[in-house]
Amino acid sequence: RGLRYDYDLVVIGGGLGGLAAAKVCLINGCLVVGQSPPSSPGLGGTCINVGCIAKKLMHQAALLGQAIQDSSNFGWEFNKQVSHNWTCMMEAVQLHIKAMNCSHHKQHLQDSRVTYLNALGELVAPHTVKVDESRESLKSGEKYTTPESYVLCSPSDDLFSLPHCPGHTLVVGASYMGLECAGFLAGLGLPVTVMVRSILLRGFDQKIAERIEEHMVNQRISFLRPFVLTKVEKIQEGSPGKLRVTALSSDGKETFEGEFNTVLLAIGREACTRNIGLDHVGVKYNPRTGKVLVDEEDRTNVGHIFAIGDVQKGRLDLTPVAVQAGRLLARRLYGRQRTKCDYINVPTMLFTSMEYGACGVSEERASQMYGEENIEVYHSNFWPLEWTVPGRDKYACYAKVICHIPDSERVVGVHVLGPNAGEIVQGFAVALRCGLTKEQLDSTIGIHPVCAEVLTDLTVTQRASGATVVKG
Ligand code: NA7
Repeated sequence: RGLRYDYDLVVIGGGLGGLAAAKVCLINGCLVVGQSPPSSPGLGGTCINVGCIAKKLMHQAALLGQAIQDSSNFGWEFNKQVSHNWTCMMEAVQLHIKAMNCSHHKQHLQDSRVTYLNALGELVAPHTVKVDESRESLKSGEKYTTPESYVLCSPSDDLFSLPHCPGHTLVVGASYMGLECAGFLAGLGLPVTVMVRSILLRGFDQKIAERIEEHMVNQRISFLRPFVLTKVEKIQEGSPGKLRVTALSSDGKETFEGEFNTVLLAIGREACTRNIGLDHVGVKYNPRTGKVLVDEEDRTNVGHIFAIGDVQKGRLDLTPVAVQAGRLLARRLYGRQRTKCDYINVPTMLFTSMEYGACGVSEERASQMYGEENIEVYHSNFWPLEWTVPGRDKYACYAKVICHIPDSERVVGVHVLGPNAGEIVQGFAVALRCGLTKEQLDSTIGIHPVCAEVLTDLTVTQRASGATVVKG
């Protein structure tokens, strides 16, 4: 304050969080240093380019395959052999992604007073950012971790622009990115194996994770668990070619050898913060993961430097969270508002072949926070009406609501496994933020006959029966 700078705010990173902050700051004139190499239009970060958008579209391709199978039960007749063309799908997805980049570029930057530089930004002094437009491959934001011994493997980021069908695929990593990729590849008819180092979906409700695994196994996805990759060798050139994979069980007693066309790494991302000069200005970050330490106002230990989005340590790596955090940060800095980003009750969903939507806490977390005796878990299987005619997966869809008994059975977690789970949970997230109780949920009239209706009619508790009934 009181000093003159070229810009009021400099945003390093052109992900959706950075763009959101920049957009709110328009009147102050700020600079966004984009994260992508000048040769590629990478604005929009992981979400648009190699995350949410791409994977939802590929998941949709798999759902359409399923719909084609179901359609004969509804009277559709077709003579033509049905097959899937990977390249056609990939090109359509990439076309959409490029169009989105363009519109973001136009909307947020070109048509505004934000100066956009597609370059590497580096903090060189407390209030000085050096901009280097020649260093092509360096990024801010996050990137996929690729250990050196895995050079023949492809990071899951690459799958969305892979020019040829990946064929028989080994997915390494069992968090949401790995399981989502495995799900849509299997849905497109490809043989898929998932290599799991420890558990599935760390941090998510583990009973739900088990159900997701069960559904994937029924979809003929194989699981190698617990195994870690030890060697990958090329045994045949070509696109996709062939790889021989060796893996070792975690206890060191079993060896696995198998051949795959593609080995896809979905083993997590590291924050690309090592090259942006944090050390020059004394910002504290975790040297192993690159994640930056922040307080509840997203401020680092250096008063005028903030971090939002996936580079924050210990926060949710979710696009809408980054967008909200960026928007609110800019309003706090320039709009005289005080609202902080609320990291509680954030709804999210997984585009696994059986979609999963959740808001609030997992059962494990609820037990930890309130004590097992103080929580009640209401649950039920349900059978979507549209799945009854083709006789699809009677016991796969599931809903559960976790309540805190001493607090008037306030709902602290909603979990849905089923079609359009994210669409269902979005509305319940509003109710959770407003302090929804089980009584209020029960007095809500359901919409008949839709899947979400099940949440208004949950009577069986896990404590009382353990078993679930199937509604639908
Ligand atoms: P996550 O959520 O960090 O998960 C990483 C997964 O990979 C997890 O299952 C790990 O198992 C596993 N992992 C990590 N290292 C290895 C090695 N060396 N070998 C085998 N398995 C391993 O990342 P995602 O890939 O799901 O991506 C999430 C991002 O996508 C998110 O940040 C958004 O930006 C979009 P563990 O449980 O640790 O045993």
